Amino acid sequence: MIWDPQHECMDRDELRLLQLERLKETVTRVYQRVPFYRRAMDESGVRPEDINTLNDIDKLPFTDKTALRDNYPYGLLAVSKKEVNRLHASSGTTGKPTVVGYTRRDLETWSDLVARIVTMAGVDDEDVVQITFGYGLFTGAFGLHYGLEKVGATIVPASVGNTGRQIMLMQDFGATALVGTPSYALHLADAARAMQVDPADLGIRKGLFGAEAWTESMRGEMERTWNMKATDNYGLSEVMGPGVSGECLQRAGLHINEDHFLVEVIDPATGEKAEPGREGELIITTLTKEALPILRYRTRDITVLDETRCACGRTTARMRKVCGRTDDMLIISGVNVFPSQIETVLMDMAGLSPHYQILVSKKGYLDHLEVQVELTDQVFTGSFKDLEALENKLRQKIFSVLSLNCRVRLLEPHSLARSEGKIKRVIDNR
Ligand code: DLL
Repeated sequence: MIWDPQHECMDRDELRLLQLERLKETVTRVYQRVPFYRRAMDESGVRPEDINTLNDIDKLPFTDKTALRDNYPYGLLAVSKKEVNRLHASSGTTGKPTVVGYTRRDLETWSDLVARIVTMAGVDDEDVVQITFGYGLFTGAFGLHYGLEKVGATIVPASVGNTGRQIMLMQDFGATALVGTPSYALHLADAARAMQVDPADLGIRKGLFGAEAWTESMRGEMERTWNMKATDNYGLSEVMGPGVSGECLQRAGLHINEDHFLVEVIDPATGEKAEPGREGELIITTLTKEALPILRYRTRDITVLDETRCACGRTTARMRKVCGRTDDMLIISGVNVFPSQIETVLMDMAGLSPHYQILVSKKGYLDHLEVQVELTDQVFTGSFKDLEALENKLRQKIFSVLSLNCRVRLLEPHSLARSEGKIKRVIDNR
């Protein structure tokens, strides 16, 4: 089913006209109402009337996270505080969070866009959906919640934590779909097994995962573990939260809600548009946001755009699954390393669990990479010789992918800390 065929299957020329009209409105509004944008546009020598085609977006300055921090908490609002109906904040680890605001209409739009995403993932009013994102300032739980409510699903707002109880709720309430971070779903699967319950028997057939990067190999693991169909959905608080894009059941990229978000992909080093079909940093301009419109936001997320028509019938452009950010690329002994490359090696190797950690340190002048991964219960009880062979094989595999020597540490099952929110897999001590 398609939630909003009128917009999701729109003729692309018509879509471009709609985008242009909305872009002009947004640019005019922020120029008039937000001193930060007026200043930034004046400095770039561009005025709202200079935006006459979608390509003119190049003339606009980029916005990044520092703009939100510098204008904390209300400086970027384009409406009066009275018109703000809700606040959320992004999951910053240190210092002040970045705050985002929504008007009543923004909240309605948000639930509508999330309704599209969950419908794409195959959820409908027959489903009992357990939401395991933390309810609070984070946009994940409330974002998914109101979209799911709109499609009429039965929501179990379990929030995060208390894993044993989560399994009990799934069993007792007959949950059919699970919403959360992929890493928390792994944690839940462990918790089920600890209760002598096979996650595959829990009846969860749909997994809607997002808020952090996860590879195709991790998807395979998740689907086998839970006997489910797992889809990815993407978003970020600065532009709204979840609901920016999501996979349909074809799982051939994430459909972007392009009537509300204008996307570009740039070369992060030069800021120039990437060639079509080339990988780069995703840039998003909101087209309908009232409280906090944002121009050319630098997401740091790396993806590729695909405008070809999807077999599902939707015409919206799709973005490739985000497997890394420009700022999580590690440079180890001069070699560029994305954690997702290591995840893929680990997940494709028998005997290893999906729980791992990457440690980077400096020994003298040299960078040192260590990959720690938990063994599965079956392999753990095997012989020392087998473990040594596995360790060597893993080291060689990583070398063949990264051309980098690393230390491998195979760990006892359940020895790494489990994550309840977004997982942090890389510890860089340099
Ligand atoms: O994580 C919004 C969200 C909630 C999306 C629930 C999907 C589901 P922030 O906390 O602001 O917002 O973090 C945004 O998380 O720039 C990406 O780096 C990362 N991210 C979000 N979704 C995905 C995904 C929410 N599906 C940042 N794949 C983004 C990879 C993702 N990374």
